Amino acid sequence: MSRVVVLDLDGTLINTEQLVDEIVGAVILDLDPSLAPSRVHDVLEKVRGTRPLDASRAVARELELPITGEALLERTSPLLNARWGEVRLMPGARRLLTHLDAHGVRYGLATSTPRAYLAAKMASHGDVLENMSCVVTGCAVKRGKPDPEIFTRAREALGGEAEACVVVEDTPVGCEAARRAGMTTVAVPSIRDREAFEPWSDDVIHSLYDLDLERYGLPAFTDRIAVGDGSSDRVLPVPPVVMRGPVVKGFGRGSRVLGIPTANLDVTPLKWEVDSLAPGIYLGWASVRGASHAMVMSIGWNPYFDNAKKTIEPWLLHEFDDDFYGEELSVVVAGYIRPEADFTTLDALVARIRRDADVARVMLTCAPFAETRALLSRNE
Ligand code: ADP
Ligand code: RBF
Ligand code: MG
Repeated sequence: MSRVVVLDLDGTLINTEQLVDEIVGAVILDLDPSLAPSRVHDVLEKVRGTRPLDASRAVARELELPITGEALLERTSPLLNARWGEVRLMPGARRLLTHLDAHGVRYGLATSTPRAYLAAKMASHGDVLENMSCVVTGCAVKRGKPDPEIFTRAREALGGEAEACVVVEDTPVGCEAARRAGMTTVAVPSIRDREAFEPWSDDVIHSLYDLDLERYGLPAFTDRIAVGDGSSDRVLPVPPVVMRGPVVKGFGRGSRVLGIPTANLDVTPLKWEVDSLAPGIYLGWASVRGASHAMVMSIGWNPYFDNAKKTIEPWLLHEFDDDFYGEELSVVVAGYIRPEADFTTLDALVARIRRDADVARVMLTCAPFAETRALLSRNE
């Protein structure tokens, strides 16, 4: 059976969710300033993955807005259309598409986005659409996701059986639609409630970096590099990302007592850099006080502590005599080690982080990770 892949667009291949939340959220709060922003956010998360008009109607109803869904959409869509040019590919999206192309795997799009928005949304990434064997939009179906119709249409266009289709989706409604169409469904959640995906998904992964295509009968990625120390650990080279800034105070949980001090960087001015990487644990190099050192870092919410705000936490694999808060730190992120994990004990978390450091020490001596150190040289 030759497998085909059906992809969702927003939140799966392109990063539109923050922009939508920001713009639509502002319009809603303008209409009803008495609403709690957190409630607006929750309602917007619930309708993610549905067609814009379906979403607007549901939001207007649920939040009892003083206007109809149609009128809400009339206000938000010009604001969004003016901003789609900012939209970027999700981390790992380019790698996935290039891999499918190289192996001749056919793939198509099943997106709730109306046809009329597609060109503007994909203006900077036109080649992505060109290589799709089919593009089914929300306009082509009577009922949008969570109805299975859109996936059934994509299957008809691609040819073959539902069992041969592997769907990648970021929302619960999208996964529901794909599952009801009888397809293998892989969730890459763009919302934090991972449990909402479980009834509808074969697997719930953390990001496209963790997609294990072989599990679904597709050709495996071959770009992860084995640590080769008897473990089965592998590191994924990523396009190197440089981040610079003064070291800021973290949560002060006494990581130093654990022997794992992390020199946090402020996420706000580094939003662009942070969005180019999936949340997870990385290796690379860090430079402070004129010298560079091997480094492991976590980018994300630290599930063990369930932080509300994303953090960037580099642990420099070097002994310092004193703190360097406020001093300029540069890091280059070069390889993805693993997703952020939750642990039942603090000891297990610490053991895992120490293992990450061992992985980094080994891998940073060889290509392609060793040479990324040069990207920091301007600072030394
Ligand atoms: P915080 O919660 O404020 O980040 P930590 O316990 O994580 O506190 O300690 C971090 C601080 O420790 C860093 O900001 C830095 O000044 C200092 N530090 C000392 N050695 C290191 C190291 N090897 N890697 C990272 N930070 C270090
Ligand atoms: N926190 C988590 O909750 N889960 C993780 O998997 C995790 N991995 C980490 C890996 C590295 C290399 C580093 C430096 C930190 C990691 N953390 C993780 C963050 C850790 O919880 C944080 O530094 C705390 O503040 C430690 O007290
Ligand atoms: Mg810290």
